[in-house]
Amino acid sequence: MNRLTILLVFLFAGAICEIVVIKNQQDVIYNGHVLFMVSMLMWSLCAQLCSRVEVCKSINFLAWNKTCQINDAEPGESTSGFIESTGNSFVAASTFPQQLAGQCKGNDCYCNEACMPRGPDYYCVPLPIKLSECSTRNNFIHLLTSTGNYTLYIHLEDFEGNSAYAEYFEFSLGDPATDYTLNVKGYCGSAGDSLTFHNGTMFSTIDNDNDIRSRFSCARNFKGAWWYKACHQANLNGEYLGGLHTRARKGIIWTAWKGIYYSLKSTKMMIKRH
Ligand SMILES: [Ca+2]
Repeated sequence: MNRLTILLVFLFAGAICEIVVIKNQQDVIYNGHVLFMVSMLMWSLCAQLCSRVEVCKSINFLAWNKTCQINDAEPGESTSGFIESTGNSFVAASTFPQQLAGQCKGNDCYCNEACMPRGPDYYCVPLPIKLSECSTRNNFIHLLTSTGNYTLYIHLEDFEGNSAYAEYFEFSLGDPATDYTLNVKGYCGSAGDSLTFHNGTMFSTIDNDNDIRSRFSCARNFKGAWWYKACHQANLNGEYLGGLHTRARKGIIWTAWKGIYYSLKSTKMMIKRH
C-alpha cells in the first residue's frame, strides 16, 4: 500500500503563543467535510497537524471547546455543507503561515509530534495533546474511512507497459481493536478480483501474526504486511522481484491478473469518498 504522505511541520516554540493570525469568522463550520476531530489546546497545533496530513485542506478550531476539526476541502471548492455557528476559526491549509507548514530540517516527525528548535538544530517533540489515533497509517485510514463511504481504486502495472485496475465500491478498515479488519465489497475492473478473498481479515505484520495458519507467519514468509489469511491472492506489500520469477506467490502479487509467478512493477491504492 502506498504510504499516505505525511508532511513535516516547522514550528517555532516561541511563536506558539504569539501567533495572532486566527481568523475569527464567527460564521461557519465546514460541516460535511470533517474527516475527524481531536482536542487541541490552541489553533496553531491544529494547523500543524493539518500540515502533515496530505488530505487535510483546512481546519476549523472551535475555541469554546478547544476542538480541532480536520477537513478535506477548502472554502470555495464547494459551497455546500456550511452550517451556521460561532466562535470557530476557519483556516485553509494553503494560507497557513510559514511557521506552521514546512520542512523540519532533516527530521522525520511522526504525526503526533511537533518540529521544535533547540539551539541551532530542530527536533521532533511530542505534541502537548493526546493523539493516540494518529500513530499509524492504518489508524489514519480507519479514521478516514469511518467518516463516510469510500471506494477503493487499485491501479496495477507490469513491466511490459500494461496496466489494469480493480475497484471496490465499498472500502473501510476496522479500528485498532480489530487489527484493522478489512472490509471490501463490490468489485469491478479489468484486473480480476483478488481482494475480496481477503475481506474480513485482520492486518498482519512481521511482529503481529493475525493470519489463520498456525505455526506459520504469512507476513514473515512473504515479507510483507497485509490482510493475510492462509495466505493470499493479492500481496501488494510483498518483495520487489521485478516481473517473472520462480518463487510461487512471492513478490508483489495480484493473482487474478498476472498469476503467482509475476511480481508487479508498480501499484497504487487510492480511496475516494462517495
Ligand atoms: Ca500464523
